[in-house]
Amino acid sequence: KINDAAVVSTPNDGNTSVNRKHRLAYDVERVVQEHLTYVREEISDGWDLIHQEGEMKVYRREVEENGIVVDPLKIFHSMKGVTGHEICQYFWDYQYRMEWETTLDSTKIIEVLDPDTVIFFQMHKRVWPAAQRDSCFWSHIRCISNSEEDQPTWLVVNYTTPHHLAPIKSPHVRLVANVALICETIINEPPLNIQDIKRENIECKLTYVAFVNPGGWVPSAALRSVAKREYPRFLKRFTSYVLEQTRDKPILF
Ligand code: 16C
Repeated sequence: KINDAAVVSTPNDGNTSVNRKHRLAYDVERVVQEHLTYVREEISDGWDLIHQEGEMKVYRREVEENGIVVDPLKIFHSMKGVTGHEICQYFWDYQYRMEWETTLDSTKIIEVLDPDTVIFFQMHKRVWPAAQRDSCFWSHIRCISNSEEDQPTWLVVNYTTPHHLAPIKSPHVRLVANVALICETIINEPPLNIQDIKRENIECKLTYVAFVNPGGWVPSAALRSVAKREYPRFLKRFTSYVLEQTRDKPILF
């Protein structure tokens, strides 16, 4: 059942009501665990390396369901100077989204489920000749401690959900997404004192995975060619944005 008391327009409008154990908590847990299991899988037969640039490697598996392209996509990247917490925070936080997302017309939070889980409604840019896509998904950020010595793993999962404040309205087509960004922080040549860690000592290894169903027929070749160009473009732009935003700020571990 939808809890209307938890409906807000923005997270900080003073009108926010938060459910600690919300109706989607089990769904969130299930999908997070699936991603944590899946992220350890090696790249195997069937995955094609479609783009490589510096440390970034983009893999794709060609899959169609009922004639609709639903290719799973996986990107591995490694960058110096930022932590996994910083990368995930900028990816999850609504206030930065329109500064790095170039394929959106709009984004808004339609519900806050708990301090780490919100529901977004987004309008994507139209790609001619396809119909314009929108999306509605819960977005969850989490920190997972592996051991006392290691830095924690951070992750964000974006997963499609229906919502009464986001009905599907023709001519828009609702896309279905299951996206995860999983980040590990490594401290190179760690100084004796944690306070002496500098940005040059830190490195973030990230994995981005996307399962997107466009929600209706789109010409396969056009979709694959736009995806091949746009996913690397997104990750390059997003990671440069985070580097630029964090450069002169204290490190967020
Ligand atoms: O993960 C990303 N962004 C998150 C926050 O917004 C969130 C987004 C999830 C939805 C991802 C689906 C993207 C498909 C959008 C279709 C419209 C694309 C407009 C392209 C404009 C040139 O998790 C980062 C997402 C990075 C998306 C890259 C764009 C991939 C293009 C896919 C093919 C488009 C089909 C058009 C066929 C003619």
